[in-house]
Amino acid sequence: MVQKEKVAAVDLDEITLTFDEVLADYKLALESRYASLIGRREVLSGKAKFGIFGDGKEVAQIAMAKAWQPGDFRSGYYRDQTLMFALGVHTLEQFFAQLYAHADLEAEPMTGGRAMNAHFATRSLDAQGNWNDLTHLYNSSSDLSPTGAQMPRMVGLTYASRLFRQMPELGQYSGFSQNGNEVVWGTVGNATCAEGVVWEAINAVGVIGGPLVLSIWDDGYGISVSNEYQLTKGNISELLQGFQREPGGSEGYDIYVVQGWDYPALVRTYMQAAEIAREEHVPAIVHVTEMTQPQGHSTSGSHERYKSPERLAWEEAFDCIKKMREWIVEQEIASEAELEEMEKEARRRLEGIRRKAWQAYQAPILQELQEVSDIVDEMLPYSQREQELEQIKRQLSRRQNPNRKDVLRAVRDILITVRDEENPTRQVLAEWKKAQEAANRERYGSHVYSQSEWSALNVGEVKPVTSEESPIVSGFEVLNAAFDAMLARDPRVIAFGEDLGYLGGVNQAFAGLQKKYGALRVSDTGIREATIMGQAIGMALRGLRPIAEIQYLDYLLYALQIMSDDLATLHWRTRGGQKAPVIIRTRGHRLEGIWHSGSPMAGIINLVRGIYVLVPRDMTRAAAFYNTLLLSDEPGMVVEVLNGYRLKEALPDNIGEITLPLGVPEILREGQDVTLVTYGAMCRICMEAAELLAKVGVEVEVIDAQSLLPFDRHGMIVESLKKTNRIVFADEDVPGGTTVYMMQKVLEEQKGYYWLDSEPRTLPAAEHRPAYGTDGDYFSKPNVESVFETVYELMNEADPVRYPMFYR
Ligand SMILES: Cc1ncc(C[n+]2csc(CCOP(=O)(O)OP(=O)(O)O)c2C)c(N)n1
Repeated sequence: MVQKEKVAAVDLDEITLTFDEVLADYKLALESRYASLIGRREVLSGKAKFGIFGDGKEVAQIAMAKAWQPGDFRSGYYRDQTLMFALGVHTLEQFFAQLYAHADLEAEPMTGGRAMNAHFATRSLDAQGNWNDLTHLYNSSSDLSPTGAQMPRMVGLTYASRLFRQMPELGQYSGFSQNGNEVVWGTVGNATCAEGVVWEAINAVGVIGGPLVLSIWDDGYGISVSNEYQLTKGNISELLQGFQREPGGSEGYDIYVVQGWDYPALVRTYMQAAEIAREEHVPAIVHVTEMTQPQGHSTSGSHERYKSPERLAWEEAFDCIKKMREWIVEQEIASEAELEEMEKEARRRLEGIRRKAWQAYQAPILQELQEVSDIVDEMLPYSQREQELEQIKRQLSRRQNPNRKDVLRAVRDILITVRDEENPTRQVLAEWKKAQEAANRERYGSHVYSQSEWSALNVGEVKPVTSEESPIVSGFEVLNAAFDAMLARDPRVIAFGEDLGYLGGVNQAFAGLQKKYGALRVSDTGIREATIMGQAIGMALRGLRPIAEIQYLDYLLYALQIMSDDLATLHWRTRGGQKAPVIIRTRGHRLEGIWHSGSPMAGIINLVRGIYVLVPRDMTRAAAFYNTLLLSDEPGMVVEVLNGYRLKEALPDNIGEITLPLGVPEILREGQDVTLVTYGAMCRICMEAAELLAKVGVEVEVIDAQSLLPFDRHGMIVESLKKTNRIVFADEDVPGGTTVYMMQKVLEEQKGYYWLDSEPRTLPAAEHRPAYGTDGDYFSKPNVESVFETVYELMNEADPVRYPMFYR
């Protein structure tokens, strides 16, 4: 009997699966299903906060896994647990560890307990932040909860395969690609296909090509809302027909439709799609229909509330595991009795795994609880409040499923209880608390920025070298020379954006560089800011060094969601497991017009912690920041000053080498009366105002912050304030925006409040957008006159005799 099973196989048109293979697949599907069932139970019994599971999607994912090869990449969403198990990249133990939020990379290597359950990610980096060899791994970019957010980076992951295949000079980076053979496996839910970003990404890959196999898991609903309310005609593959490539053509997608319970058809489909994608770089869309969701959308509700009895009955009948089981029996691969035995065994195994994962999660917390309890025991003989302490201890030890929060709250209560006692153990407990706080900061807060030796904060300054002979050129030419040097130095530097390739950018900073380096190095993109950002993220995840241009700062908002949700959180949410050193290039600050002069910096800096935000006042400094970022392994954005492209600057002899350290302001003009902090285009305006103020006897110290994230790392501004005792923060953002951010940094973090002799002032733009034209701009934004008056008023208030009011 055993002998017969070993050699027996089923033939699926050119694909042969042994019976053992089929049964192993079935076993895996069962285990994944039990993981979902037990997972839901764990949430409902209070051991975990929330659960979202991949039940109903198992068989398709097992079929997909068969077509994977090492080096391939996934960009998917929370339904893909079975794929991860089938690839062997995440274990069932890790799945439960994540459900419990086990904040330890050993137990939960995907996110170190930071992301919700079913948010998968593999580790591209070692503990020091070095790249692992990605070509030997099954890779998964790190999942996000906003539906559709996995789509933009799919574009870049896919494009990277194309670049690695078509650019021989990238062959040396063999740890990232084997000739661009890597297929990118995208997954997305049917209802999410109502989102714009899905269409933008599908279109972008259709234009730039590459080996994407995008699966749409179609279970008919998006939570409670059915396809007819999501999609025109209610059918996504019908809608996508326009993307279908002509027979034998090279443009467009191969589109497959296959039922989610049809194991042999799924295996055939994925094998075929992957082979074509891998070999020909033709992308594919696999619309997997008739999927089910046996437990409903998530633990937040029950699907009986919105699915009809007929639909529920259909879901039961067409459950993919049930259908696979029927097929196995029909093919005589195994008997009912054998399958029943497998099912029992799988359930037993899963319960065991769950128990182990729970115990592993609880063990360190119980240990900490014990430590506190022991310290309290030592405290008791010295305390007059023995009973109160016993009570706190008792309550803590009785807690079911204790968290660290419970332990630390008890510690706080104990410290309050013994606060006025001469108790020698109080200090022991305070020290314990301090150590735990440090550990928890690391546990939950590390890796917002790089902790590797390539942290951008480690890059020092290389000053520009200029001489009498240095040519005086327009700002855009300085940048042009800088980008030329970057492209010449490193083939991984790839620049793209709207009008960037053929035209060389709307301000000509890339003029001639496409011709020099080719259309793969410097390229045009469609008008698709979200996927320009995603293109950069995906490429950077695969070791490239993208410079992604967003044409104007005002249009960054289309990309801001992905920048905020994906790029900014990536390193942190994988606890140092992945990085994407993307460089974002854009321009803003001062032109005329509502959507061509904006400076929504506070909106940006408060949404992208994890990305550096640099606001150089001229193009030499912009070039230096680009060089700094390229020497690092971190993402950063440089906002070039819109009206600086035609201003003249001396072209440094060493333009390719100059660097500026991040978070170091520059004093543009010394003065002892008022410190005036600004950045970007406002620097010139403030300098002009300072000249005027000098005429009336006020000496202003003008400081260019240069870098908003990070901001003045060494406290240079407070040093100025110690001298002047008065401070104004000026910029073009809205009231309460970045001026207030800077004020908080200086007055609170740097303790500047201590040195103030006058009220601190902010001088922002108006709260409306800048109106069009010279006057619109003048009356919407700070200008030389308003800077003058703001500063002068401070002086007038301080010494009205010496600085009398003369204009009001
Ligand atoms: C941008 C965004 N909007 C709303 C949600 C809330 N939400 C989570 S899952 C979901 C439904 C997604 O349905 P579908 O794409 O079909 O995937 P499924 O969960 O059915 O696999 C919604 C609305 C979200 N996570 N992100």
